[in-house]
Amino acid sequence: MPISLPALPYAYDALEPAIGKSTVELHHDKHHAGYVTGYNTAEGKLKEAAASGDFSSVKHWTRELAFHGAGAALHALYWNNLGPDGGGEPTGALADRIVTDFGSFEAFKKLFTAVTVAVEASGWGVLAWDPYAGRLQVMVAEKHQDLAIWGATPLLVCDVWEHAYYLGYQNLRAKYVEAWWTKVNWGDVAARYEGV
Ligand code: MN3
Repeated sequence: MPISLPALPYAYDALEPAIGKSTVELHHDKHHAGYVTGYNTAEGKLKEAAASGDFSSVKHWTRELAFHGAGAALHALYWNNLGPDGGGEPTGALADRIVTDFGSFEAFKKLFTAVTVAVEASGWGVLAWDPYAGRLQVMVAEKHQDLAIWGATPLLVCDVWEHAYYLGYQNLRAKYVEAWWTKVNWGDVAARYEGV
């Protein structure tokens, strides 16, 4: 079944001044939409291969499926992780778990920021629940699909592809990440944690 582009859960200008209207509009309507289209194209090509028995291009299309599928999933998460009334710190079970696994919210925030700013080229900073270790992990996704732990559930993601910040921050990725924290919707992140 084809996937579709989820509607942005707020207006294009809802994340200003941290993330500008033009950035959000292009990011959602062009980039995120492109991953949805790319996933559907790859899925269709693999379906054709299965039907025809011509498997000569499946290496290419499975790579495309992973790239665009992971891109579509991470962008859907990214928009829901943010909101106009974001910022501050989490409360409840998520807050307790962060203290258990990282020592304090400040220590977690410093680690997540450092890891995210340090992503090589295009990728994401990720807070994930790792069911094997039974703890939260701060991780990186290079591109969209590389360096994941299978089965770990991403809870909070920060897109550091240049398209996520270049219009507003040019090369100053760290400034964007600092502003991004002010729009994190902790209610969304906590609900995801409670669902794992
Ligand atoms: Mn993006």
